[in-house]
Amino acid sequence: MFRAMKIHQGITTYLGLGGNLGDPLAAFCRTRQKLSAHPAIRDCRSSPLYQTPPVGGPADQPDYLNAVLMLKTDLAAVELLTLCLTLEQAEGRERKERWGVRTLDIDLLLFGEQQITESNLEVPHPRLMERQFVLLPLVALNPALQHPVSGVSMQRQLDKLPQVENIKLLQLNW
Ligand code: A4P
Ligand code: MG
Repeated sequence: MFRAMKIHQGITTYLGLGGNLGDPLAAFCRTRQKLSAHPAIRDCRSSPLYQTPPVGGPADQPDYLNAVLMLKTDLAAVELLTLCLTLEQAEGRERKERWGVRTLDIDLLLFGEQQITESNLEVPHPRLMERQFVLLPLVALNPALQHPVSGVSMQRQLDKLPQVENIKLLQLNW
């Protein structure tokens, strides 16, 4: 007799990583390591690594490194956000001015198909579709991705945005 077997696969989640202070690549690597070792997280995969000109914030800040991690998790979105804030703290993140320099920023870009509008968490990330530094690594990980609310293809959206010069693909693997 068959017994229904429930295989829990977790929710596929995309995290945006950004940093332009200290050694962001080292911070990205440590963060990926910690996420991969978490008991409620698995199948962590990394996008290529990009160097990108700053969007917003003070004019004289250095270029950013940006990448995206795709992972599966059994955590609730708000638990994952709390974990991300802890990981930012571990990299010495200080908040002084909006969009100012940072050692590590972790944004919850997508959490399965979920739409979340809480005071401390908005998912899909509200500025996701305006930003090459997010869409490029997202589409590199999953070219078929669609925005869960609007249904717009991320690849199409990326093609529509005005070209930003000086975005550099630094490394395919890191
Ligand atoms: N919060 C709400 N929704 C989310 C979410 N989906 N993911 C809340 C993460 N956090 C979310 O975040 C402030 C609060 O947002 C959190 O405590 C959380 O409760 P923060 O990290 O302190 O602030 P932030 O990241 O500076 O602000 P914001 O408005 O989220 O910034 P953005 O839009 O993420 O932009 N240019 C380049 N080239 N590369 C970058 O990575 N990043 C930014 C930051 C600006 N320009 C950039 C880059
Ligand atoms: Mg942030």
